[in-house]
Amino acid sequence: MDELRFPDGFLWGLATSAYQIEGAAREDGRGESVWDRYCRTPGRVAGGATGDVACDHYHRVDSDVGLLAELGVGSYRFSVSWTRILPTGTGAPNGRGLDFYDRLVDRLLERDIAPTVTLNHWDLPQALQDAGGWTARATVDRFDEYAAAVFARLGDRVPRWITHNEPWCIAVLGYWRGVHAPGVAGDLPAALAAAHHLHLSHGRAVRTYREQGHPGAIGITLSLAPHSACSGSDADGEAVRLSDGYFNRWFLDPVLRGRYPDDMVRHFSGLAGPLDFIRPGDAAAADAGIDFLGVNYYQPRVVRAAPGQYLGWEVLDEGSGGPRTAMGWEIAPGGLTDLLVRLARDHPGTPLFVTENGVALEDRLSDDGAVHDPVRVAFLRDHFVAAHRAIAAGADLRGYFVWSFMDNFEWALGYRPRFGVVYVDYGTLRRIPKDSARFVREVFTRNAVRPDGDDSA
Ligand code: IFM
Repeated sequence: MDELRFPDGFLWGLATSAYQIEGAAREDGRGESVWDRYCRTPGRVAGGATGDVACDHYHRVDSDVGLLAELGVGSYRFSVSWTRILPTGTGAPNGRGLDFYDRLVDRLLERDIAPTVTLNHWDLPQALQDAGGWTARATVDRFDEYAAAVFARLGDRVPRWITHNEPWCIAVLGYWRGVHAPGVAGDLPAALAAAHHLHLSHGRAVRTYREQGHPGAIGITLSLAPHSACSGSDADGEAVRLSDGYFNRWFLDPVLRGRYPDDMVRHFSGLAGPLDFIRPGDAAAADAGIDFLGVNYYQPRVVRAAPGQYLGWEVLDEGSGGPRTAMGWEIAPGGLTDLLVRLARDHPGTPLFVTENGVALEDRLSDDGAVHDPVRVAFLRDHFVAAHRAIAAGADLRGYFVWSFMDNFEWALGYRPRFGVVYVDYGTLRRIPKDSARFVREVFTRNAVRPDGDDSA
């Protein structure tokens, strides 16, 4: 079959985040983040792993940027470590922290790689968590101070900014389920309050960015998933509406429509009582108008009604029965087409970027010194084709970032799941491009993919 070409100017990239790759956890004035603390709490992270060294990117910026250039990326998505800039969450910014990102941005630009910078990829200063973290309204002000300092230093050279990465994960996994930092096994109101303050702080930071007068674009990245019912029953259809409201619309609507979805306000109030952390004018404040929406897609959610359960529905472990990644996530490229087309329909006029998509595998270094990852090559090819289908169906998709540039610290699961197109030998920290790295270089440089696989490495 003929190759599928992407629109001219389509932005191809690779993505990482600070805590997952940087290491150098106690250098140049960096302060403690919630993930530093969480990793030190016994039993929280597989194998007692931490991000203290991670991939040692902090000391390898030049060679890592060289590798990105070899892979033909148009943009590199990375995050700024909040506690390198504001070690205790407030006060004067730490110049040495800003210097690090200043240099990274310059190195990227020297190689014609456009930086895409995320401000909050989960590493809240522990000092702010001690004052309530995202459940405290004052954290909105602290985030705005942090954002202002980073914009002021890098705003002249960074063309694309992302305020928060995956607020659902921060709020729900961090403040309710307790399986991510800060590890609060709280309740639904705590998660909803955290989500609300994330939304408010997003709106504030977008306004601050524009007030500073920078030329670039700013948006937010959400973890989103297409939903379907496990049966045609009315009850399961209702479960889809509610689960979609909880996972997708509760995060989309405030930043894109300036309001929370009425049906979910009713549902959550029925479960949790009045949502009195939402003050008059707040919802509109969260919607400062974004220049683009970042979409992180990994798998779809198949749900059924579960009247006995707190939320009233449940997500099926077996999904729709498709193949699985090493983390047990379903491989379903068609879900990406469905999701992008739905976003284009529900939020017309909002440019979209896939800011993360990728696959965890148990990759191994072979005797020939290479890492052969045909499953990742097929996964990425199928998802690129799915994105192309969405564009053909009218979605205004402007770019695609693969998660991840290199293997890294996969949060509570430690270092075992490997998401990178570049293998990291954690003994030596040597980087070894996998077969998938050669595959993405081909796609990135040709701006096209062959659905039949002729472009595999
Ligand atoms: O590694 C994470 C990333 O930090 C956020 N999105 C999902 C990825 C895979 O779990």
